Amino acid sequence: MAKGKRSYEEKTADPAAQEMLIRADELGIGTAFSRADDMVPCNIGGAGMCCKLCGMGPCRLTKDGQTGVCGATIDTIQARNFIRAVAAGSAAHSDHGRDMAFTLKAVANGEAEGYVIRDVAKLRTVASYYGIPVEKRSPQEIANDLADLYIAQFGQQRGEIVPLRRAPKKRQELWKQTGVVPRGIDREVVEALHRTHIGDDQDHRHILQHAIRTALADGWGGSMIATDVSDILFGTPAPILGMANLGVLKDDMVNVIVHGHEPTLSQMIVAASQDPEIIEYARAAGAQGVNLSGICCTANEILLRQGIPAAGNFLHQELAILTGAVEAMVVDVQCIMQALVDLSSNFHTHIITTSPKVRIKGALHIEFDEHKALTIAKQILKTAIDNYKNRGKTHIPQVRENLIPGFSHEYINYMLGGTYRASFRPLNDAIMAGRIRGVAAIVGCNNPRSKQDYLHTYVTQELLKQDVLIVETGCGAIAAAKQGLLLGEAGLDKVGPGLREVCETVGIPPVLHMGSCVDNTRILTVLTQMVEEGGLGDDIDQIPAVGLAPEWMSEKALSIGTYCVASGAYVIFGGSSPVSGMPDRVADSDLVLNYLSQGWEELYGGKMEFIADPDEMIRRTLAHIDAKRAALGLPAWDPQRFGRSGDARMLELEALPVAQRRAAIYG
Ligand code: SF4
Ligand code: MSK
Repeated sequence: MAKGKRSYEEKTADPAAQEMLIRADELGIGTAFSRADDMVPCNIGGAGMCCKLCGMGPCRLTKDGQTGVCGATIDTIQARNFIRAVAAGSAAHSDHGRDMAFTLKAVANGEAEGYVIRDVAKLRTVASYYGIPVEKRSPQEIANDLADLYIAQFGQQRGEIVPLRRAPKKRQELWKQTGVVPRGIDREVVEALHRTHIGDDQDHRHILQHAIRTALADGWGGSMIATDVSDILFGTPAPILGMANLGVLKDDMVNVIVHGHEPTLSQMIVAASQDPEIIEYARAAGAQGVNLSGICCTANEILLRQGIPAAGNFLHQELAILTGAVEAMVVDVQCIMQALVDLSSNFHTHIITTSPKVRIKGALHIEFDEHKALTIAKQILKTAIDNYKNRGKTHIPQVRENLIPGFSHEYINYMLGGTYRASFRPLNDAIMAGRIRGVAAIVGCNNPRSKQDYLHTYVTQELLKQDVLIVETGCGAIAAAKQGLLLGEAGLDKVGPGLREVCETVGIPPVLHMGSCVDNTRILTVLTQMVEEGGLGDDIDQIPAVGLAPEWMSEKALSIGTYCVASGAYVIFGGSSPVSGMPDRVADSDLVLNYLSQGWEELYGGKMEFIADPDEMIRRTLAHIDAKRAALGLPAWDPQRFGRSGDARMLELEALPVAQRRAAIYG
């Protein structure tokens, strides 16, 4: 029996993870899976009913009508807890965006060792959105202006942040009317903290209005800037062959895992790992070379652009070290468990922190500086190679799966129409005809309180059967990759007949991997372009689409969910609600929960719900998609109408004698 209360099969759907959890138990080592079993979650804090904002508390509201010492009611406390989480998530994404903008500035001025502007076309396109002149100017000049504009968005005090202009016109008007246009990215985060200080904003609706504004500063601000600059500097993703799961680690090579979120250092480590000097250094140490892989969203960044394998998603970070085959885990920011250092002391693995913002007690720190990135990347790799001789017994699960990631919105546009007529028309037409019933974005984290990857992949597979096209990012995308759902032809026998026709015709997988957490902005762009293409209404809230984060755990996920609601989407979170309250004990504790759903829907056309049961998630997703189809006057989804074209039809025809084939084709 596994350490902790659940069996291995109940903890994870991934066979590689099950194998490593058995090894952890054999070695007597705890992981997040066993700690989650041992740590009973606090039902008061979990329901958003605890306030510790001042020294008169903490106040735990567990009785009907009870208030805190200051008189704060349950709805005020829940709304304050919620907005503080959104502010932290928005800050994390946006600070990432800020660092990217500073890197762009350094590259434009020739001060960033080893970096170049890889996608000049995207640089010119993005600059044009903001009226930055592009004709007869060098990429460096354009990048300099764009970097200045983007850096200014963070400290701007008045007006509106510029990426907002890329939203549908009607949505921009709605944001103005409802007073949620972000003035500056940092300003909204600071104001969220100010409003929730003791004695400030005390109307849950007013607090949550600012949660919308703070989240918009993330999605249509910091995160969008991060995605833009990453593409400009490292290349806009296009489909590429990749591989996922712990089986990508190699016994005869120096294994280096990059983990976290920012692509600046990891991209340089990719370059350094292929440098003849480093390969020779590794050979001299007795290894065949350096084998680089990723965990979490840093994995997604280099998987999407260079096809560097992903060792796994969030809950794989400890399991990778348990293989005993990892010489160094190089971390930057976000989603890095403190447990890594203690765990690695059982093996030879170096945990190397690199961000000036993140230190972990006991970890090695080699600070990253974009001005000498290549030098630092080589130093990190040499540290890992020097550690190869200390490797003991290894246990690498032989589980890995191929995938095709890299579906940027630019590539989707191109793939649907080709170089000379790139457009979203074929996608809109397929939805309007009913071949594609609707679109679902399945994103977000792993959470050890639910069975790893199960909710992501179960919901994905069930929606595919219903002709729902899926786009994915973050750890959800890696979950689908590990289950073989991100391959061109592999999953098509499991998708609905209409969606299958479209995938076969265009040559795409039914699940499109669009990137990392900040790349959820690519989904906003796709939705905007679908609106602009016409036929699916004049704003995002009219599109038959739903966003799901079945295994969420981070504050960033709440920020993403909130900006998607503000953009008009129906967002479903799995697991527990941070504002659920305990209705049997506090009668008005559902005020905030209902406001995030009905209240926000009245204002923004999008809503947020927390649904633990995956079948209920699927039912509500399909009901929402069908309701949106009906509101647009589109035909009701009918799977019987399609499936008579595409590869299946070709195979049928090929099996016929020539005369009959001719008759079938020409009548
Ligand atoms: Fe208690 Fe009010 Fe202080 Fe919160 S702000 S801890 S509810 S007294
Ligand atoms: S890494 S925020 S666990 S998706 Fe972006 Fe994964 Fe969630 Fe971190």
